[in-house]
Amino acid sequence: MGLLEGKKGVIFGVANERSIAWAIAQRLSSEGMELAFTYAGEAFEKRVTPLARSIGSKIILPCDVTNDGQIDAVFETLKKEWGGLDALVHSLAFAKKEELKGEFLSTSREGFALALDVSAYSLVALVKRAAPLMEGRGGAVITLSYYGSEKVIPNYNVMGVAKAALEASVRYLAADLGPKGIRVNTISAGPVKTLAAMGISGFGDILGSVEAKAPLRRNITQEDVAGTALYLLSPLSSGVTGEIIYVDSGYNVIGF
Ligand code: NAD
Ligand code: IMJ
Repeated sequence: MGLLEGKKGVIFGVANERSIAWAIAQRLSSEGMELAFTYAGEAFEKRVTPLARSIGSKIILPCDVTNDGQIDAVFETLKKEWGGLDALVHSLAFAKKEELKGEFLSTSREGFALALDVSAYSLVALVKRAAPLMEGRGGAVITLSYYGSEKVIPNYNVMGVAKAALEASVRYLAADLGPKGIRVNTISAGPVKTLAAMGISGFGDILGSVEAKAPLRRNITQEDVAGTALYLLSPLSSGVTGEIIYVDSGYNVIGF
């Protein structure tokens, strides 16, 4: 019997078969969890639908996280179909392309607000609606972050500031929801080639630096992240909340 038999989870952030969220979904499904998926805009519907169907998912809904109406509709559907929720995976981020090059100093007010809205506030918006469905069933939430929240990484710029806000939000949400038995944690993943890494200048150098310097001397895979996601969303991590778990081949512990 799987670790998550009879449990229900919702996944935000699958764009294609390379998405970190898709590896997490497959791992959760393999342990028996029933999953619902959301996609950001019509362009992604035809990519997400076959993936979701391939693991038996029946609930596939649009959700641009800047749209409160769409967020409300997702949780209304989950309430109607399932009556409750055990897991939420937040695996999404967005900043305008022009903000992810050159100096952080040139970040626009609008670009800053958009990056923080999509990449950090969205976690609060989703968890606010998920919490009432999770109460009394030991729910768990995870989000995805990156080391650029703590140290300056070339071109990460406003996304680094958004990830710092995301990680702090995880601690505050963990404190608010701990008394209700709901846990909230972050996975800080190493660089991995997904849609979100496409066209980022210097990305190859970053991958090379991990291979050369990280204790494990290799880059991580989506499956490495999925294993930790399973741990954080299962009773194996019942005493863990508000944490950042690094899935980065140990890169972050090296000083020089
Ligand atoms: P991805 O492109 O597959 O996933 C990003 C997702 O964000 C997509 O599914 C996209 O549809 C979604 N998204 C963007 N704007 C949205 C909006 N307004 N509403 C709803 N969804 C929206 O790439 P990924 O690498 O799997 O990224 C998933 C998460 O992992 C992100 O939070 C990213 O910051 C984080 N992360 C990625 C890496 C990496 O190197 N790829 C490393 C560490 C952390
Ligand atoms: C992204 C930009 C710059 C440097 C980067 C990254 N490094 C890594 C990433 C070193 C690992 C990937 N990452 C961790 C992200 O969180 C990416 C977020 C992202 C990517 C894009 C690309 C396309 C676009 N907007 C984006 N918004 C957020 O238009």
